[in-house]
Amino acid sequence: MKKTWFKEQFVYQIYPRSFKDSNQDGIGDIPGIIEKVPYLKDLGVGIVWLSPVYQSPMEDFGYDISDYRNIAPEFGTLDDMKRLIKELHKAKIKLVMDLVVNHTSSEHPWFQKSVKREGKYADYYHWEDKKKKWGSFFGGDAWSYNEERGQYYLHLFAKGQPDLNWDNPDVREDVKDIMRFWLDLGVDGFRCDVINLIAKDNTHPNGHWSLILRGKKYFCNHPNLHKYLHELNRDVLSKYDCFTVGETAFVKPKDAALLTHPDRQELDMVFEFDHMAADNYVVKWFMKKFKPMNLKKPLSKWQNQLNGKGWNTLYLENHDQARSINRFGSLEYRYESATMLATMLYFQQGTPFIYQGQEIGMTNAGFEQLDQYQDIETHNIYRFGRKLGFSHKRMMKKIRMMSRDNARTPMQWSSDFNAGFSNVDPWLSVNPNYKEINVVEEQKKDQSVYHYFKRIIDLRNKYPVIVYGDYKDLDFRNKSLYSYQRTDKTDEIIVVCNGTKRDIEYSKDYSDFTLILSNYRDQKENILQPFEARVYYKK
Ligand code: ISL
Ligand code: CA
Repeated sequence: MKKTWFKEQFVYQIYPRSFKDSNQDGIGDIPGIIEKVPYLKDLGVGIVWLSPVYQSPMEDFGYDISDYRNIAPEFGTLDDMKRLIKELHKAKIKLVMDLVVNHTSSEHPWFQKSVKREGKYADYYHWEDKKKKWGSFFGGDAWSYNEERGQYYLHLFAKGQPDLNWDNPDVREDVKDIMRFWLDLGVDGFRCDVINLIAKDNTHPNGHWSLILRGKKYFCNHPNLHKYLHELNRDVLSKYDCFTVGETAFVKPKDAALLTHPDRQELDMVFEFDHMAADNYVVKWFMKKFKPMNLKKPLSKWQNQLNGKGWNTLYLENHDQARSINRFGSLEYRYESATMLATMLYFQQGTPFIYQGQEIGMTNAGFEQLDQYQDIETHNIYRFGRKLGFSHKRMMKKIRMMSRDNARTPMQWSSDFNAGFSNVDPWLSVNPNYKEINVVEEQKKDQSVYHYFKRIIDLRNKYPVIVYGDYKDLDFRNKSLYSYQRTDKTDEIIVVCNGTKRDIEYSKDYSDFTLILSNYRDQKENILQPFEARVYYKK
């Protein structure tokens, strides 16, 4: 695999609304991020991915864009953005923007004109006389009626997020211009939102009945996807030193190889979702009990099947997922399980991603009342679930565990008022545990999630075998343990993780290796302690 900077650096995802409020209106903003550049520098990350800050009615908190070339006033100005790019670059940190071009906001002028069938815009979206049978990612129907045009339009997400018609070459030219605009401002790449949905079967056949995503085969991984991505690469991306990561739900390793093999010039890496189903039946609202094997199997599958054929990402959290300690670890063993999960994940092959707060072991807020949640998906799913006959109690349980707002509570900087995020009440309440879990506290302790993350970042920078080496499972059938080996021509790394809260027997002898990392100060003979993780190294 070709060596490049975007394979070697840690990416840190910022959800701007919840990172740092600089002007005391309760909403995080760009000047707030600028204040925290030294924090990012000190942590050791090389790239920042910024969730959308563009002009937007904020129905889906920025994933519904009404102007791609301007910044939402609550986040700041275009000048703030230029300053952020400059400050990050001074700190040797690259910046990746979120590119949300499967859909726009219904308030975008393109949609407004399309509704009026104005000139070339008439055909910018998907329109049909009859309502088509496709399901929305947020529950319910994906086709809604527009009174003014007298037709149905497609929205795979909220009603306020109409899908663009990528078969229209003018749409593609407009997207390319937006990309050039940001790359010319100095941005270093894009995280491409739901990119494997952009190409559709434009005859819009009705989908067979299904509880989840009816009609999926007509809008997910359509063959034209590769054509359109290659076109963006050829005309825009290849002309800059930048990278792209595609968000791609429902892809298999062989799809990912098509999307990310360098020779094909489409994307540089993808976010796959298989391991996000470790505690559910593909759709997160259909929950099942988590078992360590449910994480090991998909992670190992991707390591084995993509090596040498494409490039993957390593993530457990983002702004759409509940916190990983709650899902795959244990609140009783917060430090141990957070650090074990990090060890399990970040010594694999792929570009590593940290979601804000993950590096200090933040946990779910688990709000009890529906009106404490702000997320449109949460409210849509609640309504949809009740319509399907689920009780209020049952729906609230799902929401407490899986709502996206679990990951969107304000970043916990200190034990000060509102966790040091803002002096006023924030747009979404702070997690009440901020007095114990916050950056200041984590930096003070000598054994903390924060210091452990820093250590992993240093190790990945030091040993290329962690980035590029081959992967091999060890002891794959063991249900409690996740162990693997990484090798290149000169070096060898062994990772051993106890995925449970019990002591487990373990008698492998790695005495000819050096123990370069562990989340326990003392190792016991023939035993792995709860959530114990070890990394061995040999030249
Ligand atoms: O959040 C999800 C599951 O609860 C996913 O289905 C999610 O909607 C999907 O991964 C797409 O996510 C992206 O596009 C959405 C936006 O709401 C998400 O925040 C974004 O990450 C629409 O733009
Ligand atoms: Ca603010």
